[in-house]
Amino acid sequence: MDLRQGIGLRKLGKTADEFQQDLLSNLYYRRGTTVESASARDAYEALAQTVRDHLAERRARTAAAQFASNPRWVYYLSAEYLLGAQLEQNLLYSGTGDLAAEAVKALGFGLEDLEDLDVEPGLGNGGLGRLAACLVDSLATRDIPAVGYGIRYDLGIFRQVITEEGQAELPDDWAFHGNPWEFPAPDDRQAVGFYGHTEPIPGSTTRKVWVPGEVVLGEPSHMLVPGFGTETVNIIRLWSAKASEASFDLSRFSAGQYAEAVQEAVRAENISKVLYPDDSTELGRELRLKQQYFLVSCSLRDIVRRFRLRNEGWDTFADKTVIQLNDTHPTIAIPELMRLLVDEYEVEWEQAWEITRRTFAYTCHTLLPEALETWPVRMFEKLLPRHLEIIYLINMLFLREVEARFPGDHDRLRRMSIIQEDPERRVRMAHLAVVGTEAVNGVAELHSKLLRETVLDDFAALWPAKFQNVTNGVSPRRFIKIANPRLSDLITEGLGDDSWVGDLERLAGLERLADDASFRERWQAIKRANKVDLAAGDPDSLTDVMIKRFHEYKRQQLKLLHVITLYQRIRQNPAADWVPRTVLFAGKAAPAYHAAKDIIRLIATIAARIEADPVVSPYLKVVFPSNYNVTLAERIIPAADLSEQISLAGKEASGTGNMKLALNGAVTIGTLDGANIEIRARVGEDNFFLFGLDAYEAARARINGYQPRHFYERDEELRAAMDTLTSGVFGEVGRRVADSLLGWDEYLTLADFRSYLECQEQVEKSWRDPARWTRMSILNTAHSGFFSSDRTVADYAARIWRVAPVPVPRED
Ligand code: F58
Repeated sequence: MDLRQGIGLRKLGKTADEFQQDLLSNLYYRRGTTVESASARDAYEALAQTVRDHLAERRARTAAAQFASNPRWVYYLSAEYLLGAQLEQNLLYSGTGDLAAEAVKALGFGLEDLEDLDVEPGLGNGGLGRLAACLVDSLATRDIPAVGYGIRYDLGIFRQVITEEGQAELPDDWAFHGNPWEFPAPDDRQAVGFYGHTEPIPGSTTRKVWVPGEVVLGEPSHMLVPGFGTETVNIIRLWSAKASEASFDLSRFSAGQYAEAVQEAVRAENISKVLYPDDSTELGRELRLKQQYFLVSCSLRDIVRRFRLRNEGWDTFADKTVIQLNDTHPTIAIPELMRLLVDEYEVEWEQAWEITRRTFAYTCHTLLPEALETWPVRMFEKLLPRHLEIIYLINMLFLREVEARFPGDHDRLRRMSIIQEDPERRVRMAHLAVVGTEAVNGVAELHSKLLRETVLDDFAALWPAKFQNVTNGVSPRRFIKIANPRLSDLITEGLGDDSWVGDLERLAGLERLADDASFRERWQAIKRANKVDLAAGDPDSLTDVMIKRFHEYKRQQLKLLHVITLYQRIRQNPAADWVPRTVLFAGKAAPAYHAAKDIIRLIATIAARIEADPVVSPYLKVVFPSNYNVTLAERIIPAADLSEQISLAGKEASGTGNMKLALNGAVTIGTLDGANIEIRARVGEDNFFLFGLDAYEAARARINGYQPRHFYERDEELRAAMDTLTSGVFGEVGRRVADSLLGWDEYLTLADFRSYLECQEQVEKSWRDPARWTRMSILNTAHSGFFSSDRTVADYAARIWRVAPVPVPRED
């Protein structure tokens, strides 16, 4: 008997009755409970399992079709995935939403109650982690055989609490109640070495034996990643660190030394204990490097195992494998693949290097020089001694290549070396990533251009063809279809069908409806209803949102200076015809980033002051919902009128929140930074509020000795706002923020202040004309089709990965 057909694939319930039966059987046999005594959690778990089973059946067919075609697989290596809640998405992608609603009703529950129990795995910090989630969604939607690899952190990004003291952080034990969406796969466990020493192999100059001093196990579990409107179900594989049996010291335990007995095991399992919340502190840095190598080592062995299921030898490895490095965090994969090939599989260095270079591609997500990862050589030497030797050899051969092209240019060699010498010896991960890959890409046009012209200019001069752009995108399913059902229904009605969800450029068909008054009224009514749901402020006020990580370059402080100025204007002239605004901030600051936390605290202080002021509060409200995450984003974005994208030009690599907001009909006020430029080019200059210096003007201002005081002295309103901060009425924190702006103002906040304020006046002028505003809003949605992550993935597939779809046959 063909076993595969044997398992098959048990027919899953397609009618309401059958679905209900499946749900009940999960309730009885997996939860071990009954209808009478089922709690909401029992119902939620049983439902999740039932939905998961539907996807698992498709997964089985996907794996069969993909392995049979022996394609070039895309492996996405990312230290972070911000997946968002799973239930609603999986209901949509499996087409079981209506069946589920009916079935749980019979158990006495509403689907919404159960959705509240669906915790989002917060395995990422911000845009980079969420991009990974959007890309795996679109990979499956595009039928591309792919696996996403990551770390299953026990504790995700911290839970943020906002008090009068600002931000406090609590641990996020996201899987406390278990995670019904994952399948453990203990058989695919891998052993990962750390520390130790290397030994020469007689007769070989390149091969070495690495004798690790510590071995930790990596245990995978996978989550299903269904495609939308297709049969494909890919997976992401997340690794958990497990101590080996040998690390439990039974003799110590028997002697009553309980803590000592488990010490080694605890140390091993700490590797996947917690996601690093983007800290600049040296403390615990070694653990982060350990995490990176842990992810890389487990994933590469798994990739090799999968390659060998269908292929022999190494000649075709790069034809069958492409590994995308999501920023430099997994870059040790380059020396690790070299180590596997050369030391373990005895491939010659030159061939191994050729394979490695052809296998990897690297995406860079930053322009801030301080965000380019480097590791102290001594840390590497201790933790990964063999990898350091391999990096030295890669570097020596690379520098020879540079020397041959630019003879005698020692300064260039020093700049380009993978090893930084001064002030201390460090490994430059971005250089390693550029040297060891076939393609390097930035995440928006401007970003890719600035990478070529600034941070990676020497490399672009050497290998111009290697540098590419792939503009980011977002999942239309999660960020409009699921997040904004009212607007989605109206769009479907307006366009005649819902094919836009899988083909977002079709939104362009809305353009003609922007001039239809009754369509505009319905559009506006939906925005209002979404604001009522969000309940952040008066639904008739201009809902002005700034939602993103807190960072000085993003300039939440500029928004705050606007708020202070509005406050002062209203106080001076309370009888004037003010446009009521609700200013919503949300986002987390890295726990050790004190300047960013000061800004959060200052927002909280100013919000309270305005709230308490009867003159100002009818027109101005500042809200700060705590713990911004994907779930909260899905509630805020549909309710936004104005999208704040006000980073200093040349600093934000792309932004993706800007795309989500435009897609949902928020109009952007923004600088010429990141993907804002591309959004403006598409939605049209008239439907975008532009202000501020451009990237070149900003760079020049710095070179020419920018003086924030100069702006302070020449702008009365700016001076009034700054003086209020300095006066201490908003506490010490106000003083600190003002001091930093007046003293240095790294991100030219004061230089852009006047331009920003004038632009906000244009915003208000447009807002006073609802027909005009709504037209702008519709046109933003209509021209956001390009920003689908389905397009992003198609770009990667065509230009970087050179892979084609492998469709999965339907169930017969
Ligand atoms: C973000 N980077 C960029 N990094 O800032 C944003 O412009 C871009 O749209 C997005 O990537 C996707 O390309 C980002 O989110 C991080 O979160 C790092 C995680 C590791 C620690 C340092 C921050």
